[in-house]
Amino acid sequence: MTIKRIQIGENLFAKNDEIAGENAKIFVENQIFSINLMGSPGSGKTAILEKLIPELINNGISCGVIEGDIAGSFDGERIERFGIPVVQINTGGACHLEAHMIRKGIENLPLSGLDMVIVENVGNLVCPAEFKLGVDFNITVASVTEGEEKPVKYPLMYSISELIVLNKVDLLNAVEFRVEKFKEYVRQVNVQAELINVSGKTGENIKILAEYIIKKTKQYEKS
Ligand SMILES: Nc1nc2c(ncn2[C@@H]2O[C@H](COP(=O)(O)OP(=O)(O)O)[C@@H](O)[C@H]2O)c(=O)[nH]1
Ligand SMILES: [Mg+2]
Repeated sequence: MTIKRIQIGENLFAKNDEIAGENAKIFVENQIFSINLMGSPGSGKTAILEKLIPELINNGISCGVIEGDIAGSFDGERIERFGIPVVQINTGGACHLEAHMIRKGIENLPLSGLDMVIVENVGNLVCPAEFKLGVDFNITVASVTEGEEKPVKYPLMYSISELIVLNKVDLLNAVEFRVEKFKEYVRQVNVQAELINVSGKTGENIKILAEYIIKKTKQYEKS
């Protein structure tokens, strides 16, 4: 499968919320559960997707991916190997995806055959949280190499996330990161988000993450 690459130049900031609303409608019309995967560069968003996608496929979930990066198609190429539809968006400098970019992505995906669309946002702990995209479910990927206090330093992203995935737990012995302390900091900004600890390297708890996401997809389909 070849990757479609889209270069974004135009700034449509003022219309963002309106377009996000239209995106949400498109997802509803097509019965697609949509996910916005956020987190800092290198937290392991793509690594988690690489482990998660086979689990989704094995469970009969057809998934498309919109990859957001400032430049390049590294991540699109990593995901394309799984034989699922991928659109690589290049923001051309913007540190986040905006709703009109998601629209372009949606227009280039075979929506009628999909149960789920996962958006991997541009790696950044600030800006992606400020722009509505029209997706159903926000996930923040944190990693143990970033430091346990990040939820309180970057509260917006953590506060708008329904699920917080703590990645790179295979490195816990190498870094000074207290998982319990991290949870306490998460709870200071978000009392209800689900927390799942994983390793995108060893695959630890990826099945639990997949089960949780599949459960959410099925709940969405019923609603
Ligand atoms: N040890 C370890 N390394 C990881 C893990 N997840 C990702 N990485 C590494 O972290 C780096 C960034 O991962 P990537 O998936 O590109 O992060 P992204 O920028 O958030 O998409 C790569 O070198 C990965 O191999 C993990 O769970 N454990
Ligand atoms: Mg990535």
